[in-house]
Order: sequence, then C-alpha cells, then structure tokens
Amino acid sequence: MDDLYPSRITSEPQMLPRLDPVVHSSWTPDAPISEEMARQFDADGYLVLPDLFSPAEIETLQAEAGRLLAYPDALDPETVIAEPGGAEVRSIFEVHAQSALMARLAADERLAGLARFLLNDGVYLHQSRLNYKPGFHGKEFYWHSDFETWHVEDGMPRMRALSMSVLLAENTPNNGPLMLIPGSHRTFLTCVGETPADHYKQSLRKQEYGVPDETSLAELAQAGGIVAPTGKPGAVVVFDCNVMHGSNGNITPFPRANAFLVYNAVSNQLQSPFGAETPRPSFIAARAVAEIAPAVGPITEDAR
Ligand SMILES: O=C(O)CCC(=O)C(=O)O
Repeated sequence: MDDLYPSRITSEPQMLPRLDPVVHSSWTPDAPISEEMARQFDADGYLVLPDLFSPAEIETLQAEAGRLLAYPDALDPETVIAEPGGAEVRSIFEVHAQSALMARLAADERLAGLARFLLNDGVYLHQSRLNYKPGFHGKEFYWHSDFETWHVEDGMPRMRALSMSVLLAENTPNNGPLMLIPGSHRTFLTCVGETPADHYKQSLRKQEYGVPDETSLAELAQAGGIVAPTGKPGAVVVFDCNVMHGSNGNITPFPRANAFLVYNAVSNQLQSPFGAETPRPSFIAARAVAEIAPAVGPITEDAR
C-alpha cells in the first residue's frame, strides 16, 4: 500500500499537506451536531461539548474509574502504565475490555453516533484508556499528532479517526488540561528518527520517537495559537487524529481523570506498520475490527 504520510524517514522534518477530509460526511439537518459545529471541527480540528452526560451518569462513571484506579492488580498488568519515574497510575489501556461500564460509554450514541457522522462510516475502537493525572505528581504529555504514531507504528492508512476525551474530573486551567493547536490538523508534520523495536514499552510513559521538532511546533503554534479547553465532569472534547496536542503536568492537589476513546472508521482498518518492524500490541492499537452497535439511553449502574 502507498504511504501517503511518510514519517521518521528523512533527516529533516517536513510539513506535508493533509490528503484526507476532516469532516467526512456532508452536513444535513439530522446530523448529531449543528452545521456551525461541523464547520468549527473542520476548521479547528476540535470541538467541546459541555454537559453531554448528566450528573447521575458522571457519578456512575466516576465511581467506576475510582474502582479501576483503586484495584490495578485486578487488571491486565500490561495495560496499566505508571507515571514516568513513579508508581502512580498514569493510564489504563483497553479500559473498555476491562469494564462493561466503559464499554457502554464507548458505545453510547452521543459519542459513537457523532464519530460515525464525522467519519462517515461504521466505527470501532482503535484504542481506549483512562488517563489519570494525579495531583502534585502528574507528568505532562509532550506535543504530538496521534496519527503520526498510529500510521508509523500501527499501520493506520488514512486520517479517518478521532479521539474523544470524556471529562470525569473537572479540567481546570491549572491541573494539566488537554492543549491543542487549532488548525494544525491540516498539516502532517513528519518526525525524525527511526522507530526502535518495542518502542511502545517506553513511549507510553514518555515518548522519544515520533516527537515533533521545536521549530515546526513553534510555526504551527504561531499560526493557530494554543487552546486548553476546560470543563466540568460530563463535558467531552472531540479532536481530530492529526491535531497537534499535549498537556502540562499537574502540580495542583486536584487530580484530573479523563476517559479517552479513539474511534476509527471501519474502512480505515490497520495495515502493516508504515515505519516499524512489528505492530504495537492490540491493547494499544486494536487490530480486529469490532464495529460498535449503537447504545441509547442513560448510562446507569445496570451496565456494570
Ligand atoms: O491526557 C492528556 O492530557 C493527553 C493524552 C494524549 O495526548 C493522548 O492520549 O494521546
């Protein structure tokens, strides 16, 4: 298969044009978002949906996240990633496979239906995780385009995927909310440096390859600025697979907990990695397509 987005090959970074649409459907009045919101997602590469989930639903999801974080020994050890240089949990991967409630959240029509519209296809979960940024010690996530890694290390062919961050704790300006560079999703910034074998084992704590260079990052940020959407639990940040993003550390006493769900179009199934010997394991990048069936109605404890 042709590599439309070659990265980690040249000795200097390059800014290549995006060759795929951002909003893959044409907007119609029965779309799950307004025309203005679809236009905004297209232009900026992200969208904030406040109050998508009710306080009762969020309480249920928070209790589940609390249980998952409190008993990491009950989880598949490979999926539990500690903070760099620490023992506190940073991320729990494949959270939908380890919690029926998280699977219910991922299938919820408010999320999956929106993903289906934006990607104009059936969707499946490429990745799910609970990203926890503990108070005082939570470390940053450095700037990156998810697609760069998914393409090079997982074999995702096209930009036809997106992420949703469901806020389970309040994200304030101070506790390390997600930061994004609006408009950066229109440029594919290539990275420098060949991918070493088993790179994922180290990169889940701290990434060293697939890291964009500072000059190009500065150029993107000067053009688009930097936003850091905040919100109460129950809000959702939707962002394109190629938007440049990251987040600061959390030295406040207030932990930040977000459920991260990555939807990929069924037609954009993974191929052999475009720049790595072997694909990353399926708990990080699902290789089987399990199309999501719509789930409607409120999320309750019954889903456990
Ligand atoms: O949780 C965050 O602040 C950022 C996480 C992130 O960038 C990612 O999971 O790709």
